[in-house]
Amino acid sequence: MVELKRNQPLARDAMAYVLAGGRGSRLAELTDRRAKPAVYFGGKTRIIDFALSNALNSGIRRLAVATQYKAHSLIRHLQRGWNFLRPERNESFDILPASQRVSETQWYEGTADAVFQNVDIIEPYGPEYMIILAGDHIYKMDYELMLRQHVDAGADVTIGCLEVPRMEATGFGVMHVDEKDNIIAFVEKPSDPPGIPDRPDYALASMGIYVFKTKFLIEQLRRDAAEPSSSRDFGKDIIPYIVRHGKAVAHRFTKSCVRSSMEREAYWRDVGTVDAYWEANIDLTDVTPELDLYDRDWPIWTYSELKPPAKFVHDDESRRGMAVSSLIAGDCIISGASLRRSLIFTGARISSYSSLEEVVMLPDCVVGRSARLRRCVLDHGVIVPEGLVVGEDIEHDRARFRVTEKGICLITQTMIDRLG
Ligand code: ADQ
Ligand code: ADP
Repeated sequence: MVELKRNQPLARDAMAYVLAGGRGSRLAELTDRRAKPAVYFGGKTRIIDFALSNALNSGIRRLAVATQYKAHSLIRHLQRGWNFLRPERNESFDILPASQRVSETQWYEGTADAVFQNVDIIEPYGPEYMIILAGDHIYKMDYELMLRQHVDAGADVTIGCLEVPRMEATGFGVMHVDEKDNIIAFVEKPSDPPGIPDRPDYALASMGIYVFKTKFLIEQLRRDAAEPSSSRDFGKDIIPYIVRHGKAVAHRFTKSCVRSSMEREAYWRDVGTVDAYWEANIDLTDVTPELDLYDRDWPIWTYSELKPPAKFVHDDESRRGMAVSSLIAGDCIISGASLRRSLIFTGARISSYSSLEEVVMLPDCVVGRSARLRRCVLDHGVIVPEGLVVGEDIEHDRARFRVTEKGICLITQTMIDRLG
């Protein structure tokens, strides 16, 4: 009997709890009205679909998502796309907005509080393990392997981690491990991150992914809640405490963390800035991108309306509607316009004589005739006026739109309206 249980996937005894309340303010206007996990990525999906699909593909059937900042479009997306798990099959899907359930004056204070305030919802499901995930990263990962390492190592907490260039590690929790990957020190967002002993230019960074036994996690959350000086955060409070007083183990993110045969590199992106966001989307137009969205072994599930196919129109005057090295979602009409290395979400209408190069266009945008757009991101529903030229004169662009360090232009409808 014990042997039988040992061979069962641990994922069926686990709940994935996705933290999706953060704003992600470095995405500028893209997160003015929606939380970062709700930001569109890859032509059809939103950022949160990656963590949720990983959980589902790993065999986890209990999912919960904690939301806080500007959660309307996130909640709408989750309700439409992710509400198929059924209690009668021992499955569950809960959307948990900060709703002042514990005290009438308290939103979620930190990430640990976003779990603590919902302990009474988690406990009755009785999951043996909790895997805490961030809802704002793009990657594929089999959490079953992490659960297995957690159990085999007899850890109190297992933390997903990856190697990042040392000077980029200032925004992460950084750890030191021994030869068995036991974590012996953990510092949250150090200004001078410690390097890895045999690779000093790199640091071992936390991905903000944690596995706990549910019972242990709840004990820790209760202990922390009684601590007046705590900021109720995993990275700042819970994890450093366990590293000091218990057994914390690092789970390394490598390309063998996903069952897919296609994976060439371990792909993980934060897409936390407009530059990183633009680049990760445009990378998908490469012939063989590092992130394979066509991988049938590891599908990324999403909500998407059933719409007619993308259409390319060309007329007698030989104004060819065409796109090369591009991803064009359904319900788009490319009419006499030419596109190169661009990623166009659903519902775009792009008119004759226009040309687009390295453009990321969120759903329902309209481009008027003879527009020339280069290296830009267009927010949902932007209507580009006839003849607009972007990406040729950076100083002129800077006066009208948001231009990033790398010269990428972010365009919203409010900015277009200001053009008069
Ligand atoms: P941060 O990157 O600072 O550090 P944090 O702001 O704590 O991440 O957010 C983590 C996740 O929780 C995000 O998905 C965010 O959307 C969500 N979140 C934030 N506040 C929330 C709230 N009040 N309610 C619900 N959800 C909330 C963390 C760790 C680091 C680690 C990095 C990896 O603290 O140690 O290196 O993640 O990105
Ligand atoms: P999505 O994230 O699905 O693209 P939208 O861009 O349509 O959603 O809207 C994002 C959020 O902003 C939603 O919560 C929506 O209700 C809200 N919203 C949309 N248009 C406006 C507006 N003109 N003023 C204020 N809020 C808006």
